[in-house]
Amino acid sequence: MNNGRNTLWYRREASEWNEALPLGNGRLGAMVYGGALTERLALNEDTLWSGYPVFYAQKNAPDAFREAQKMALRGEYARAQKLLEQEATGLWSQAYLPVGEIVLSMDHTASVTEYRRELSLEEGVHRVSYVCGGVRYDRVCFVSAPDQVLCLRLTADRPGQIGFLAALTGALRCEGRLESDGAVIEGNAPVMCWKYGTMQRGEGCLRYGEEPENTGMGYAARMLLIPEGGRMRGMAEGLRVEAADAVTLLFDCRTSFNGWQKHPVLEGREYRERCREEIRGAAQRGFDALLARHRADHAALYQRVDFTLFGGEEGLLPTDERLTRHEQGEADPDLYALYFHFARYLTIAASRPGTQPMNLQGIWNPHVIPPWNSNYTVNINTEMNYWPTLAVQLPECREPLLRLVRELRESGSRTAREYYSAPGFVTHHNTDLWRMTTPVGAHCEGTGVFALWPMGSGWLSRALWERFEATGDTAWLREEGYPILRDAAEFYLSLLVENADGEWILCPATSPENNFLLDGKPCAVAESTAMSQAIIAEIFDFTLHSAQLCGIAEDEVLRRMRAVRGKLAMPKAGPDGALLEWNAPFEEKEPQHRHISHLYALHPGRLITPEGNPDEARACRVSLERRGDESTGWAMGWRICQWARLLDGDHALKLLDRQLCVAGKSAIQYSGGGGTYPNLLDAHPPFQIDGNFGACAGIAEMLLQTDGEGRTRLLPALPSAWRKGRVKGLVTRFGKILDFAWEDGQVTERHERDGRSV
Ligand code: FUC
Repeated sequence: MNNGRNTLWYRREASEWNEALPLGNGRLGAMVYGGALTERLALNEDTLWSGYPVFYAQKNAPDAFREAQKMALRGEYARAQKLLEQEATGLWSQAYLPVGEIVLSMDHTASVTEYRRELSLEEGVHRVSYVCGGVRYDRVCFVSAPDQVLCLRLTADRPGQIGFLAALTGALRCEGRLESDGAVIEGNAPVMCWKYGTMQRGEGCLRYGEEPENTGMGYAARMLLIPEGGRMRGMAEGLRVEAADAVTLLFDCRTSFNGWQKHPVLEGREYRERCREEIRGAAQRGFDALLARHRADHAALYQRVDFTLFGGEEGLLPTDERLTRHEQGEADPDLYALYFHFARYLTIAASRPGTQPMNLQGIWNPHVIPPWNSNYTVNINTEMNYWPTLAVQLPECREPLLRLVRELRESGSRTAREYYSAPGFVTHHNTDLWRMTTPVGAHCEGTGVFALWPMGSGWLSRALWERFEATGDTAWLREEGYPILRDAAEFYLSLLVENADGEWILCPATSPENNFLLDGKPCAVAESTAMSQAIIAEIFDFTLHSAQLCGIAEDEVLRRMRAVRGKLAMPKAGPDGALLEWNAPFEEKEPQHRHISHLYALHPGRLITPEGNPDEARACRVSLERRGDESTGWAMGWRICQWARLLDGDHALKLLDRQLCVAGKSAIQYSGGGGTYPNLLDAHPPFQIDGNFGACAGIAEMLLQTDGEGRTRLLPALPSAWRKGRVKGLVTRFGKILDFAWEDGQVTERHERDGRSV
């Protein structure tokens, strides 16, 4: 089973969270530390969020927008920004919260030898093995999608050797109790509260409600122990197992979440019985059947793709040692493949039909006050989480993303109406479990640089068109895709104005999350931005094209969209040869800024291609060079994709190498410090999962692209160092599945088949 591209393994147990290994079934998440004397599992459930549905109304917002538009057209950018921050920003998003931990304190205390822990990406199984006091102990752990439980089994090679104290503790305020064979915690999540004028990570914002209406999510978590042989008894600290031959531990958590519009207490769903029943059902099945069902389910998704880079032996070394050696410049081509496969694994573990989409931490967050609330940040991060999914043949894992867009269409139509007096729907840069769509910022100065960005709906809706392209499913497009694309487009259409050159622009606009200097002071609001224009141009294209494909009768909205599309201001080069980020060549506050928002048209957009628009593509290259390679985790992932689209595989690899550097422990860093933790998870820093997916998508783009004419292009950005390799199951933009191999830059084998139509 063990090979270098499908297994993470270590000779040491995890000493902290960034060394622990992730398991999940899309809903339940666990980080496994694998300690010989103390096992620790950090636990999550994907609907355990703070708060309940709210709408942050701002009655002056539509007037402020029109006023700010006039100001921006007159070049009064700072005034426009101030007005909008004051009159058109709401409060912050709610947060994704941890359930708690299971800790097993072993009875054996002798020194440990032959220790090994591993995560098999092929099986979705974590294993620990060691010898202690002459006994070999083994553990197997997985989180099952078919049976909806976490399962941990402890065995030893001699009877009667397993003894430990097991405790289930909650991370939030909750009540715990022991039952004869397990432990239960129950509670209600807090609500994150702020006042206008307070910044997001301000103090004292967690509040546990008193009355049902201000109380948050109800949840119940259960741990069941099934010893074979030996004894079990409850103690004040937990459940003690003594002298057992083997033990199976089951865990589940359920919440009262009943949909984004429903109050989780007043209209909550039953969760205590559901949790008990799921555990009971799994216990009846028994360990062997649980494992077999889990492995079959996981393999059906994981085995669709393979990717091998030949020429290294390092697979036999532990993963953390490989990372260190790689950083020191030792060639380990298989490490790239491992990193690629790990992202596929993470998608399978964190995003399944019916679950929540992956948030900033996927489904793995241990913090009660998490970085950026562990929310959905949709000015890059949530989209990036799903960049590789189609290319690596996991279309069903995108269902949560497509559902998110559907739900945002509903919640965002109110924001379009109440903040802009506009039709259609809008999402700003953050959303959460409650599908918040209003801008954050809480009236604070300077927040406009991220808050004043009504482009989330446009970018997210791109996922619909991508699904259509990959499947060619016109019936789906007519029923599901087109109405949402059209609503996203109509919102922008209603707001566009003409600039002094007679081009149509969204005004005012920002470019996430960069400021320019205006009289020496940072300013975010401009007349227009390259990113907004590119998003709008594409959404118009998708809508118009869909209408045509679906035989939708021409109407006033479509007619106007078509007329305006031809006159939209489009991204272009500035005087210094770089792509203009804003309407004018302002001086950037931070030329090496992590975001490369203005290059949206190159990637993920497809408006700029090297063959179709060589001038703009050259300008993108200049911009990328000026931004530099050193950045945060996700920002390097995005750069990999951009360099691949510019067909520069060596530069893409340079960034991938940089991203694979070991990240130290550090607080939030905004301009550098990105890399990879020993568990291969991405460091923003801190841990943020998007970089894993950005890099994986970048690798896919290096190996396979569709050119501007719609032709499949193999190895478009192959780094010269990747001399020999083999790929199985990569999917083109138009849904063809390809297997191919190469040597010294030449394709030696190629097979193509039609894709699946999920
Ligand atoms: C945006 C980014 C940050 C971080 C945060 C979650 O604000 O600019 O780098 O990724 O989202």
